[in-house]
Amino acid sequence: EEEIPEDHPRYQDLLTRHRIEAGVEKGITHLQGMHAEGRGSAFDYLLGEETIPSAAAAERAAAAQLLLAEHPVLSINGNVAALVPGEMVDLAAAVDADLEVNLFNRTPERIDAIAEHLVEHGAEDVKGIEADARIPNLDHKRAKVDSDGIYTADVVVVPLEDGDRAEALEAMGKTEIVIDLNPLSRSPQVAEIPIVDNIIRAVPNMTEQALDLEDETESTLRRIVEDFDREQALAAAEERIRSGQL
Ligand code: PTJ
Repeated sequence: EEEIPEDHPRYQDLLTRHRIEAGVEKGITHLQGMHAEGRGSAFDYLLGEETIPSAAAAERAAAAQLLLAEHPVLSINGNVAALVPGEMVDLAAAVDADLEVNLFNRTPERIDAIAEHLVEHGAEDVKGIEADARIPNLDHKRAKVDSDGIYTADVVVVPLEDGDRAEALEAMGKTEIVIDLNPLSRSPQVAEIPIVDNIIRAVPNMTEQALDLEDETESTLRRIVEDFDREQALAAAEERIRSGQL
């Protein structure tokens, strides 16, 4: 990471790409994670590589929703672990959520490497290793979750999620917060709170908002969640991408 000069105009994008490569080398990130990163990077370029106002509103609503939750869980895959391990640990602490490793391309080696990586970044407990429950109506490997984690969670943060799993979690009645740079992707389309922003900006913003909101009353938090308009947020992101005005 020290090789990239900080004044490079695309510093963050290069840093992100480098983290994904390092993640692949460390056995954390799947090779497909590099393609996912390439897609995300293209959308981020079109968004102007900044948190647009509708995404900032989504991040505040997400923080409120997480503070209201009985049992919130943050889902971690190979890209998330490579890009924002410490930031996910900080968010979990700010909203009292569990961290659960949940992989599209599940292998025991990668589960262990990711859990260890999160512990190196300050996590105390990582779920998803036991995987003693199944998400209904999803193929075997992708359905594996912990019975005291995602299976019984009321609110789940699913960043860079596969559309089938996002739909299956929705069918289970979970309140989903999805972070995805592509507003047309199925996962943000099914989420109660779609956050169209780069995960490297979204997660620290959510933590900052959670710390700002932590002393608010339940009714204030509920109002913030209710005032968030998911259709409008998705439309605003799509409009920004199509406008080409950077
Ligand atoms: O680690 P695994 O095995 O669970 O696999 C994880 C990946 C991401 C490889 C897997 O879930 C996958 O293939 O996902 P997709 O279908 O490529 O979807 C990833 C979505 O995340 C795409 O819509 C990208 O635009 C988006 N994305 C990529 N990088 C970022 C992002 N969104 C926010 N921030 C990013 N940095």
